Amino acid sequence: MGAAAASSVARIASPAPVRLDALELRLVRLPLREPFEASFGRMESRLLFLIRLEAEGTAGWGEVVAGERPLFSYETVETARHAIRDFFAPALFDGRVGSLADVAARFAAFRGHPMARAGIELAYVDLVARLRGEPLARVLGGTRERVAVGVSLGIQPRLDALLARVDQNLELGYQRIKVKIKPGWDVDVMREVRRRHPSVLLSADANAAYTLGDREHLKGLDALALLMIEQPLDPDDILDHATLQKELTTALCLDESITGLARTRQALDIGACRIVNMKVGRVGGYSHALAIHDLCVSRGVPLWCGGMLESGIGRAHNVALASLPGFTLPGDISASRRYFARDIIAPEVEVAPDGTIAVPPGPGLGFEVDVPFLESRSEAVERLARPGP
Ligand code: OSB
Ligand code: MG
Repeated sequence: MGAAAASSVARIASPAPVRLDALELRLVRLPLREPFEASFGRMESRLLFLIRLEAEGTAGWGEVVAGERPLFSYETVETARHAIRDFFAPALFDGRVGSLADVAARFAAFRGHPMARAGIELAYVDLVARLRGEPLARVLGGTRERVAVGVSLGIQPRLDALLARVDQNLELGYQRIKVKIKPGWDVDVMREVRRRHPSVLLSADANAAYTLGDREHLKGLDALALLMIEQPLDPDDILDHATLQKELTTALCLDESITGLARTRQALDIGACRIVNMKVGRVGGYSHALAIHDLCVSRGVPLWCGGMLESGIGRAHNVALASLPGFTLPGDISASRRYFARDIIAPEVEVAPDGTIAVPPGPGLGFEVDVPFLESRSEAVERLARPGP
């Protein structure tokens, strides 16, 4: 953790250290309004993994963004349940918890499982914000009242379906269009979108579908004035991304490769990207996200907030995070109704016609969790209570 982030993480603290009483793990399945397809696969519904952390009669909510299958990353809902139940939760029940720095220190000996630890850090910081009676965004150091947002458009069966979705979402106000690409659905598709929308902020996200052997083909994207090309190569290949970045005029942005502070510093040092996609789940929680944020600000590297088809809980966390000063590009934070007929929070997240989302002024997440609706859709609920008296 960087020095600046270490001090801000220590300031993310409840008024006094708290005994955590219980941690609830809940799996809730919501249908997606339409299937979402990326180069790694297709999803028809989202199995949400929600965390509720209780202390002093107050609850904080977090979300574990892992998928059911290890496609975006090696983590899954089941590996995250195991890591939380058997390692992360027991580490929190020992004595009183003082701050986010304390939470991160208790997890520091464990390797991996970033989405699992992030789910707990999210719930903890929401809990802290509610105990302080402050909005989550303010507790995190956010400075914006509204955050700019774009939309991520999945791979479609036909070009006309994609073009219709581009038009619809621009009409809704989204400030940036991101198109999922894969071999066979890339340069020609992007050229058609660009032809119809000469000046829109436009990007492509490959989710690691290419290799350096595709470099000549990927250069075809350079003529399209894209804002960025996101994660063209394997997550482990930051050297190859640096090689590719030298051959392209378009900025590369890393998503899957950004797994922590050291990796981000290394990627920036070797020129593997010029833009960073921040996902608090992928980097292991707010403690790590704030450190990476501060590094990117110090290097002048633009950040934006990525998304993982979160429920309203994860979405509200993303809105709060994106209100920090380093988030200078529109995030993948859509309205609730972009993905779900009914979200699990009230009010739902809405995008204004100017393509922004208001950062809520209320305490904590600033949204109410619709517990009766959650109960009706839960596939599993597990309550871990503090052991002993
Ligand atoms: O790569 O950004 C990605 C969704 C699931 C997994 C990975 C990604 C995405 C998206 C959608 O692009 C982002 C969102 O709107 O939540
Ligand atoms: Mg991505």
